[in-house]
Amino acid sequence: MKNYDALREKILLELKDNLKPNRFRHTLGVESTAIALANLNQVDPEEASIAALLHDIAKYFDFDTYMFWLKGTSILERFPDIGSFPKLLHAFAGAQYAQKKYPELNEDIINSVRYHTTGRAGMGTLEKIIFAADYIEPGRKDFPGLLSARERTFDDLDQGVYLILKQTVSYLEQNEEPCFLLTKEAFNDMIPMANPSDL
Ligand code: DGI
Ligand code: FE
Ligand code: FE
Repeated sequence: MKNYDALREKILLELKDNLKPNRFRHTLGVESTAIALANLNQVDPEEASIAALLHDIAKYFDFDTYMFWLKGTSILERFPDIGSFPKLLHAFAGAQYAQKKYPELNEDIINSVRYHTTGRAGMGTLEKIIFAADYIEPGRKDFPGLLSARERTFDDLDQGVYLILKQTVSYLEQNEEPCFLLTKEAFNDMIPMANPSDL
């Protein structure tokens, strides 16, 4: 990647201004995890690093700012009620923000930010890496399923992504939170890649 070191430093400065200390630490944990997964899966580790650093860039934008960034996007066109899924907005808005702020970034990096919370059907390898790294990074407070998801993902990225989606869908069910259509589509898409013992 051209000017990777300078770009990384610039993004780190922006993160320090925009993220709370815990969120900054989480982001660095996602970065190191994503770099490791990139090396295991023939993906450019510099692209994984930049996508990971940017994935939660919009975490603390307010609702109106989310809606500003979503104006005119195909996400808003397909899901006019997206505003009723507040936890998902930082991903979709963050992608638009990152694209505008860092126009040199390629579509894979932007899509990795865009789909890091929900996933989607037909994710590319970098998208899978950021989706999984966000869930399994070493700083995540322990919760049921974290260790098995971590093991699976390092053993086989597709099997890990499947298991994370399965656990996310059942977590949402237990908490009576609606599962977003993109998440369901991602889950169905990954079923053929599952480790048989996780089905
Ligand atoms: O931003 P992070 O905290 O690092 O993690 P994230 O971007 O994966 O966001 C996680 C939150 O999003 C978590 O509270 C679960 C929620 N979430 C993920 N998929 C869905 C969802 N919430 C709903 N309602 N529907 C989903 O499909
Ligand atoms: Fe996030
Ligand atoms: Fe995150």
